Amino acid sequence: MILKARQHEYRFPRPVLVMGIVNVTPDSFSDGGKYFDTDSAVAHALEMVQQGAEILDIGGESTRPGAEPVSEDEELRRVIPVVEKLAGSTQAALSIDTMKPAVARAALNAGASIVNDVGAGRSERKMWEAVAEFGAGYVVMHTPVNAAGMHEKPDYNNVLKEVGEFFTERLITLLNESGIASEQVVLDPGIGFGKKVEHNLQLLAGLGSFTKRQRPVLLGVSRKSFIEKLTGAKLNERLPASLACAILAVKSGVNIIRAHDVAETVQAVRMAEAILQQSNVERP
Ligand code: 9MG
Repeated sequence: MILKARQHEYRFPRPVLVMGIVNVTPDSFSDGGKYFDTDSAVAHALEMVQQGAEILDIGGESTRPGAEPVSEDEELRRVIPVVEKLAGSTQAALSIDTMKPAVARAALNAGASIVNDVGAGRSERKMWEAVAEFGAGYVVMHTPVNAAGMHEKPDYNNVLKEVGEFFTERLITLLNESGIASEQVVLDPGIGFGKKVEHNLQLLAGLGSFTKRQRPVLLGVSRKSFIEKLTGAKLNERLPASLACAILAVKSGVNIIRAHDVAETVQAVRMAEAILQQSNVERP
């Protein structure tokens, strides 16, 4: 299985890719405001590369519940200088976390290679046109409703089945209608987006049903609020649970883990991979 994202090509199986989160926002749910200016965001991103991040996911609009929508101009003002500076200073692949086609296109022009679209192109086909034109990687993340309502919590008869059907439908539409090659596509079940705690747990337990689809699977669980609902852990106490999810995801064959705590995540997934490599050893 290959993932092509402009100049980057990843052949799987290979060690899990850790995608470091770069929030250029004053209000992200986790590290809002800390890296809001260009220089701090770039410095933080480069530190994550030192810690083992092979992809950096740069976002200028928070997707946390209740976050203020950001205008296109403001989002461009936040993220494009960061993408430009990073493109000139790291070999890591740059991913742009946006639902706006114009922001995606400007970021691709500035050197990004992946579009992380939590709206999965629902609003406008222009997103897909930009991805196809640049040969960029494209993260198709599941949200059950339109982007504006992504934190409503609908009921599912079978969340694994419905997310699987969403991927099938998106893959067919993308491949047939937009000129995006299957090798550019990454699937993401969208943990925490329009899901209750039990749906998140069912998806995490059933990740293997997505990893057998011959497309890389990305998982984002880092510090998410369902962890607090389940364990009571406040925002800055959620690393152990985030790592538990990451390790189980590695066991299920997930290929990319999106994380705030890159050093810890890299260490945990490398250890999990080393143990899994021994699983063929004959047992007495
Ligand atoms: C932007 N963002 C927040 N959470 C995410 C997740 O789980 N996956 C992806 N692809 N993006 C996310």
